[in-house]
Amino acid sequence: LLAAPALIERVETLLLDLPTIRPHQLAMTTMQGQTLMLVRLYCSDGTVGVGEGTTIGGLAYGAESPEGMKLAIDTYFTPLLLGANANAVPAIMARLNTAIQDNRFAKSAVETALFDALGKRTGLPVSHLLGGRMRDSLPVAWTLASGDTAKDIDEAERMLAQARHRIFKLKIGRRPVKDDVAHVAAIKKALGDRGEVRVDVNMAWSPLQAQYGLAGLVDAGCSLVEQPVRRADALADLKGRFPIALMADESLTGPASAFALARDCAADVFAIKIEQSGGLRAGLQVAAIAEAAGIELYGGTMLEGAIGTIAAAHVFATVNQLQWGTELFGPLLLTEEILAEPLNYSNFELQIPQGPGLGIVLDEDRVQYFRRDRTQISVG
Ligand code: MUC
Ligand code: MG
Repeated sequence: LLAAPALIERVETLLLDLPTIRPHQLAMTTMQGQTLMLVRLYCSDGTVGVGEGTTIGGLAYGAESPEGMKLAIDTYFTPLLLGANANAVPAIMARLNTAIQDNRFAKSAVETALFDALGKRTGLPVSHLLGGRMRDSLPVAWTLASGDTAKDIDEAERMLAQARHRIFKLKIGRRPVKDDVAHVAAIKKALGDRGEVRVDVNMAWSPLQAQYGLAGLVDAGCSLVEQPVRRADALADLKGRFPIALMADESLTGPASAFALARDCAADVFAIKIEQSGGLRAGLQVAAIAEAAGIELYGGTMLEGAIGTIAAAHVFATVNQLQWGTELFGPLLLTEEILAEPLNYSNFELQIPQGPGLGIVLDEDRVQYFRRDRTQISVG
């Protein structure tokens, strides 16, 4: 299983535009589709690694966009990658981190591709390269975000009936606090003990709104509230004041922020995201800080397609405890499949592939079809 010598010979980036099954409504935007930025690293031993970067609603979530990631990789990452020893993943990432500030989502895509290629070269799944697995499957929450209470209840009922999801994350923060609380209470009442209800406010509340909101959510039977306020110090002020788990998401931008949040006792739970952390190993560092601080863990998503989702799954496979499960449902929000064999979501869990690297195979015809810059074939 020795890794053969391999140099990075070519870097390819592409944008794929895929429709979503329905509009996905968050506090800051409504998504009608998702754009995947794919990066492929072609190595001198014939291995090819693939990675993915996504955002939410272009620039609505943060400072990176799929188009920006492509530009950054083409212009600034590629010269640093060409000719590098593809087996030395930490050395390559250190080089990128020295030469390029931030751009965490793009770095995560590149590190995913490096690990995919290394796994293919050694015959090992990415999870094994990261230390080995604690689990072979992951519980997956579903996000209810149609913007309509009755539609959300129908959707949740379908997910329960199909044994796909029994944990539901509701996207709130767009409407007045009391309307949002009523929405959550109605859904929880309809599902009862059959479904767990959590919310993500995506930073939309002021500290004062959050006080009313958290009190109402406790009464509604909601178990967890994700990033209700923007500032980390405001999160810390809320922690421990209401009997509901408080989770940090947007405040987590890698290990240094994780350390600061842990030091300030600002959250009960961390949402680990590989893109937000700046890569797979950085995500594991966030997890290690949480574990040391007694903070519980949740496997978050940036609504990645299959590649980014499975990269995160390999990371989440390795952490000691994942008390709040994951939300790795991104591919299920898309109408189109880009894998030769779809991911296996069953019995409320996602099975983590066992094959080398990410353990997935792209359907190349479909990848080419969904490329934004696909040559248009005119008929007639
Ligand atoms: C977020 O803020 O957590 C995760 C699920 C979803 O619907 O949006 C994402 C982003
Ligand atoms: Mg969130």
